[in-house]
This record gives sequence, structure tokens and C-alpha cells, in this order.
Amino acid sequence: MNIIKKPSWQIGENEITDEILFHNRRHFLKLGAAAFVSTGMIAQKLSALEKEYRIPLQFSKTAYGEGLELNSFEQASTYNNFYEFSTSKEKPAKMAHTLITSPWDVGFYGECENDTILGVEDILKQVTLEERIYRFRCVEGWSMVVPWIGFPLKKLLDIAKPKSSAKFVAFKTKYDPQMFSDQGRGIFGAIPYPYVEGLRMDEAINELAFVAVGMYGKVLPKQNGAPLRLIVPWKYGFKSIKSIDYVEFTKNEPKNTWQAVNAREYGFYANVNPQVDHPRWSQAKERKLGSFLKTKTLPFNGYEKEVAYMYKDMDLKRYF
Ligand SMILES: Nc1nc2c(c(=O)[nH]1)N[C@H]1C(S)=C(S)[C@@H](COP(=O)(O)O)O[C@H]1N2
Ligand SMILES: [Mo]
Repeated sequence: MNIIKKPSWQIGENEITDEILFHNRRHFLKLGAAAFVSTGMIAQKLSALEKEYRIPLQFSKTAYGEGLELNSFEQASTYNNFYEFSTSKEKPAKMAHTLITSPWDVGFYGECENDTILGVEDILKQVTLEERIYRFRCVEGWSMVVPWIGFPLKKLLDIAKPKSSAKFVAFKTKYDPQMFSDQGRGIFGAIPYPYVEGLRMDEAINELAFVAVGMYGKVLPKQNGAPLRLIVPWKYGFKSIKSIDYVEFTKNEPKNTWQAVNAREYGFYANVNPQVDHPRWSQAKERKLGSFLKTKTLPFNGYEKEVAYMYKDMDLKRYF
């Protein structure tokens, strides 16, 4: 079925829905379905299809993650942390339809030569997509292995031409209470919004730091942070900020949301470290989604070789 005539990111959300509905309606009619199911049933089926439909992406495969056993798409897209919707793990998948991901602009500002605002489609014209299978470890003690599709974070940052005065980069998730119900609760919200994360510049341009626009071959489900999110595989999951709206280059270390919420429990670096326990639980082990037994957590989540050099002079108990 050839329903994609333009590159995915050039199609508006309504247009996609219309095309899917159009083609599926024809499909149903061809089956003669209309003759024996009620229009109500067709409408129900169509709306389920509409929800599940994700645009396939074109990308190249890479060697990242060879040999790792993948979690299922089902696992990775129905057990989420996305506080803008809910603190429940199951609710983001049910609520995320209110997030409108097209059109979507990303703004760049701060210590850079090229202050600019770009549509996701223009960003995607400047990069090539690749698939990377990464381990992902949440600070809460669960983990997963996911095939992300995207491009190196360095490529995104290069668009803005950071100045040498840029020592850090901060990211902000969109603030829009119409799209994110928990943002509408003001001081009663689960955490302060917008969600903010940050990296030191050398971390941000490390080859592993990744911007994901898809997973499992297709565009990101909204609950996983569409249309674009960070993936920093050697750090706890909260560093991998979702649905990025702004990128700010700074001279000083930005204060990330979780540090603002509880600086004793969550730091800026958040490198996965089985030696440094969370004040309320051990970080020595993790449970992979779908697994019964726990396995040992690896230093830097298994990416020591690629990233440890950046922290060689730092006391990682202090800079947790
Ligand atoms: N904007 C935003 N980004 C976020 C979060 C969030 O609540 N809001 N949760 C973080 C946490 S704690 C984790 S573990 C991962 C979860 O990503 P996933 O739902 O794709 O597994 O997203 C991170 N990024
Ligand atoms: Mo997390």
C-alpha cells in the first residue's frame, strides 16, 4: 500500500489521518465489510487503526547494540515515564494523543552564532537517519533494549553553531497545558514544568549522544517523546528528555528538573553507576522489562569504553 507520497515529516497530522482513513475505508469496502458490519463498528476499527498507525522511516542499520536482545515495541511503548501526562507508567500511552507533533518547531538560542527556529522537517533535511540499539536504564531500577532511529546529537547542535563560550547545553520540553494535562495543574502538577535537562558540551558531542525521531522502524509514538527526544544511553533515563522544544547553549551548568525537585537524590551527571546507590534504593541491579530476574547494572550502563574518559578526574560519588 503506497500511502506515503511525501517524506513523512512533510505531511500534516490531519492529512495523515485522512489518508489512513481513506485507504482503510476502501479496504473495508473491498472486503465487502460494509455489507455486514455496522458503520459504528467500522468507525471503531478505523479509530484503532488511526491510533496505532506510525509512519515508516528510511534509515541505515549500524553495529550499535549487536547481540543485545530487544524488548518488544509493546513493552517500550506501554510502560513509560512521561510526567507531563501522568506519573503512572501505563497512562501516557493512553493520554498522549493530545500531544500534537506536527507542525513542530525547535528553537536554538544562547551561546551560539545561529539563533534560529527550525521545523522538524527542516532539521531532518540536514541529517541522515540511522538505527542504534541501545541499553536504556531508568534511575528507578528498570531497563530495556530499544532500536532507536535518529541521528547524533552533535548534528543537531551544529545547526546552531555553538560558540566556544558554550560549555553546556540545556533542553526544554514543550510547555502547553492543552497538550499536556499535568501542566494544566499548576502548582499541583507532579513536577515543575517545562521539563529541563542538560549536558556538558563534551558529553553532548560524544558519539553516543543521540536524537531519536523513531523506534522499531517507525516514527516515535507520542508517549515515547515524539517528535524528537534525547537518548543518552550511559546516563539514567531522566536525562533522555522528550518532545524537545528549545535548545539553549549556556556558560554555566543548567539546573535539570530532577535536581530542582530533589538535589539530594538526583544530580546533574546521573551517570549509570552500580557503585553509587540512590538514597532510597540500591543501583547495583536492574530488572529488564519483561524479565523475572534482576541482572547486574554495568558502569556507565555498559558504555564505559566510549564515555569513561570524560569523567576520569571526577569523584563520581560527589558528581552523581
Ligand atoms: N519531558 C519529559 N521527558 C522525560 C520524562 C518526563 O517525565 N518528561 N521522563 C524521563 C524518564 S524518568 C525516563 S526513564 C524516560 C522514559 O522514556 P520512555 O518512556 O521512552 O521509556 O524518559 C525521560 N524523559
Ligand atoms: Mo526514569
